[in-house]
Amino acid sequence: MKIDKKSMLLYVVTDRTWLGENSLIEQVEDTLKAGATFIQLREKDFPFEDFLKEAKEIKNITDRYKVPFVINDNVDIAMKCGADGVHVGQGDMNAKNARNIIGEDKILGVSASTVEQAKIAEENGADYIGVGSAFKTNTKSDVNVISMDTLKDICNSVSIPVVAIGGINEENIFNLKNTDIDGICVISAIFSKENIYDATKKLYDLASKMVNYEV
Ligand code: TZP
Ligand code: MG
Repeated sequence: MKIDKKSMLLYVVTDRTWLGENSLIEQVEDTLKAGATFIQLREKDFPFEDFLKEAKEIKNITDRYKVPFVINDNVDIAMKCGADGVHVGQGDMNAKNARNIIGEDKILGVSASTVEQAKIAEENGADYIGVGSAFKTNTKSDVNVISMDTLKDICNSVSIPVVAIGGINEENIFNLKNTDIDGICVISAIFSKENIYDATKKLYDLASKMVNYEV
């Protein structure tokens, strides 16, 4: 499936670490109201049935907002909940296998941190690449920070959209300006905030000014 690079503008990945009074479902809807352009459900150590129920609920909401919805890492959940696709990391299911299972019509996102990984992901059928870590992050432990030059090289070496991830926030977003990325992917810059709607809206406005295309 070919995806519009504009859907990468503000790519939101869920995280229940900072869950407060509102449910994750309500938080996701807040991000959609504020302009999130893509949603990835990322659950670690969550029971299968709970994960599937949550995924189906989020799929209903993302459909209402006409925003693509993918599942991190779990092809089975992705297919069972009717998600738009799946996102796999380098240590997860091989991209080619994932593509074979989900078929041509679903979205396949792949993480990469080098030009070689990005090119292979594209060859294996990725529809977009998530590249990081762009900056230092406390959200994921096993990541290396890549240079802005590498990020730019990756953007120039593939023809599919590229979204940057890792430690991106309203203070550092403009450091990404000349890299040719199609958007930003964030977790803590949204979900660690008291007001998720406001945090999303601010990032949406900044991302619109940072990318090199008309939003
Ligand atoms: N992959 C690379 S960095 C990262 C992931 C999932 C964490 C991103 O989270 P944050 O809070 O936006 O740094
Ligand atoms: Mg993964």
